[in-house]
Amino acid sequence: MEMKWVITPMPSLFPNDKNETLDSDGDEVGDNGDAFPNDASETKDSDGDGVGDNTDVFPNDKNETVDTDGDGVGDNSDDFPNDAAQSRKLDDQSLEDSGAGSLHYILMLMLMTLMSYRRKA
Ligand SMILES: [Ca+2]
Ligand SMILES: [Ca+2]
Ligand SMILES: [Ca+2]
Ligand SMILES: [Ca+2]
Repeated sequence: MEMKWVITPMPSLFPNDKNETLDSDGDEVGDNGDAFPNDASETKDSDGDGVGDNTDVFPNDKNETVDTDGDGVGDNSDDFPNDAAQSRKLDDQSLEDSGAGSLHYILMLMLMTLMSYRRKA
């Protein structure tokens, strides 16, 4: 009896796409086009921040991925990430750090003093 080896090539999962043969996570997006080949819940990362579009609350902003309080301001730029009513501090920290904040404060005080003098006169 003659032994005959028949080598059948692995059937491609993507017979109509020559760029794809495997889909490791089975989400129907081939490994080559899948930004997360081992995560069935993610296939794309539009902003390239490493968080898939489905999980990324800001899929087009690479600086933000979550908004804990849901006020539309991402946690990284939200001064109050757990308070939906506030997202920005009233004082600008960068101004204060450079000393311009205190100068601004002194000017305001002078202006107010001037105004109160005018009222008395
Ligand atoms: Ca896939
Ligand atoms: Ca992303
Ligand atoms: Ca993002
Ligand atoms: Ca927020």
